[in-house]
Amino acid sequence: MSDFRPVLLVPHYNHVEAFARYLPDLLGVGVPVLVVDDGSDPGQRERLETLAVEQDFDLLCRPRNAGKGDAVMAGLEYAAHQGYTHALQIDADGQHETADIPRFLAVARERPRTMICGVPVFGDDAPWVRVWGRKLTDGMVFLETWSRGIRDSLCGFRVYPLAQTLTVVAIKRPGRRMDFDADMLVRARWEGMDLHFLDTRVRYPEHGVSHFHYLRDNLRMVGLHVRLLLGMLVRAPGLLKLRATGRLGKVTGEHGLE
Ligand SMILES: Nc1nc2c(ncn2[C@@H]2O[C@H](COP(=O)(O)OP(=O)(O)O)[C@@H](O)[C@H]2O)c(=O)[nH]1
Ligand SMILES: [Mg+2]
Repeated sequence: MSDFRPVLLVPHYNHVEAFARYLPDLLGVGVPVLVVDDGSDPGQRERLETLAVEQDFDLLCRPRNAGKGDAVMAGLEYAAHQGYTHALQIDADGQHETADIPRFLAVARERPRTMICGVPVFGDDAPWVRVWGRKLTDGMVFLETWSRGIRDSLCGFRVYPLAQTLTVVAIKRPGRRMDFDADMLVRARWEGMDLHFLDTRVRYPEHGVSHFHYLRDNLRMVGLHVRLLLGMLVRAPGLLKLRATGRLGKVTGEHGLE
């Protein structure tokens, strides 16, 4: 495909310390970087603004914290206006593997209308609560999408084809906070977008800072899955019809077809 213009989209909230260490790897990929700061504390924001000028990346600053999902969606809209065709979403805190970016973008270039989704490969450093929490979420997503091929629904390392993704967002805006990644994926599936899954290493550094709030964000996830299960029931006749006529999007990955 000739018109393939990717950008690296980084949602950021109070992670400037880790981000500054990670930035050389990110810029080393040679793809433009867009950071969306989501109401970080003043000191962190100032440091980010200085880095943006010195290191030459795009920075969108939002006046107050509105959530990771909201920041990603603002970034997707901004990127589309700037003429980019694809956005690779990657965390600001260095947990994702920058060495995998070229591989993900190469697959996105081959499949320009497909959402390319990371499947986290955890090491011994991953907290068991997060690992098992994911399995539970993935089970729910199976019920909501009828697809065993969806091997992960939470990983924030993905390539979004902008036109297709913004169409899905316009139909129903996904969750604005940590519920975004799973909500976005299920809604993309319901709208017939093709999904492709690739493994990628996710690190949990010893002194890593997480803004995932166990009680608040897990309650949010429960609310999300109640809504998605009801949404699936409402859509069941339509989904059955799509499936019967082979028009449900394809779910593929390194480990074969769905
Ligand atoms: N824009 C924005 N980004 C956030 C927010 N909370 C977390 N993030 C970013 O989303 C990514 C994942 O968040 P993190 O706190 O590391 O959660 P975890 O990796 O799931 O434990 C990081 O890049 C954060 O900087 C938020 O409220 N707004
Ligand atoms: Mg993190």
